[in-house]
Amino acid sequence: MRKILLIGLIILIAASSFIAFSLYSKFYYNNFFGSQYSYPGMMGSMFNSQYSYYGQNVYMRQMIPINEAIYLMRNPPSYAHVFTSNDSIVFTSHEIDIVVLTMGHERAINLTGLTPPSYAQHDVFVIYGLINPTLIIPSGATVRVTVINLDEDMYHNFVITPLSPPYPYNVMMMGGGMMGKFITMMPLLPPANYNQGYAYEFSYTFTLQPGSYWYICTYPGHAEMGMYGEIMVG
Ligand SMILES: [Cu+2]
Repeated sequence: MRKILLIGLIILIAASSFIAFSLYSKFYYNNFFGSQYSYPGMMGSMFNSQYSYYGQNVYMRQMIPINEAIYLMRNPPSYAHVFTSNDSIVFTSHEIDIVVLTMGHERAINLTGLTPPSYAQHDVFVIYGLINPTLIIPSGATVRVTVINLDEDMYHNFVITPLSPPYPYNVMMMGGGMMGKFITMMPLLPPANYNQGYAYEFSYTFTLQPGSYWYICTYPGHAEMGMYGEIMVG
């Protein structure tokens, strides 16, 4: 009897480690190999498609004119109430579109006319005219985020985590285990092509439970240098 229990236990451990390894591999594939989609030969099959990515509903992965991206940033929807005074945006809708631009410090200052928060020492997010704003979202709202990389020489993404700053150099390795660290995931977007006037864009939807979250860029060093902002859901 004791022998059967022991065999059962061994099988259970083997099965659970297999499952854990599968999840771990999937995670790594998505984050490190998923960012290599930008090779020109893959564009035909990978762009403009709707598919599931890391359990999210991904709308599209395509290129957008840089002018159009800036237009979207400067024209927030009516339910997005932008407060420059405390660097926050209050969203009053249950169907929310958020356009997120990523870029270097100087470009953000030039585009917004604002000074980045003191903690933001390097690359930043620009959302509806603000730099790394606090996003205030009603609970249960469906949010579609469209991330557009306007940086001319750097990769960026927009990922949501319950973990608060400060962040280590390699955020992918922070906090020990893999589970529960990231609520959303997306590939790193390649730099924009300013000669042709196009930037890379990636969209996905998410819904958050009430609480406090942070959006960060997972490129090594970026969150550490202040490429993050807060999301409050209530
Ligand atoms: Cu970045």
